Amino acid sequence: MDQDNPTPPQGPDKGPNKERESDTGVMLKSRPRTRRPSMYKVLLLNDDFTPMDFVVHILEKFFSKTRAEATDIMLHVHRRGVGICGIYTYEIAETKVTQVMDYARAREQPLQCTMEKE
Ligand code: TYC
Repeated sequence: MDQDNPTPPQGPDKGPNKERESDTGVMLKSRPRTRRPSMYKVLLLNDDFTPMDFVVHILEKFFSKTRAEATDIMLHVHRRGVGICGIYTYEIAETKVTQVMDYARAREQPLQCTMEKE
């Protein structure tokens, strides 16, 4: 993947981050650097009350899992106590957590969803 390559191709005479002067005399970076965003795991926590079908439904609705994928994740959480629903940038992860928590609370389920930096 090109994300693994820290130095994308350069113009012939421009070394890494060499400055150059525009027509207006403004100094410009020839290769503005970009950084990959930190990624966050969205986690579901087990409890003894939330029905298994409800958790499968959550995974289908908010995490676009197939029925089979959702069932595997739900059973993993049920057996191990915690499991990963997906990995996203900060704002997407935060939105997923809020959507799940709001949806569960509105239906009086104690299901807990959190996020953690990868
Ligand atoms: N442990 C629950 C039950 O036996 C099912 C469950 C699975 C609950 C995953 C929450 O995140 C969860 N009904």
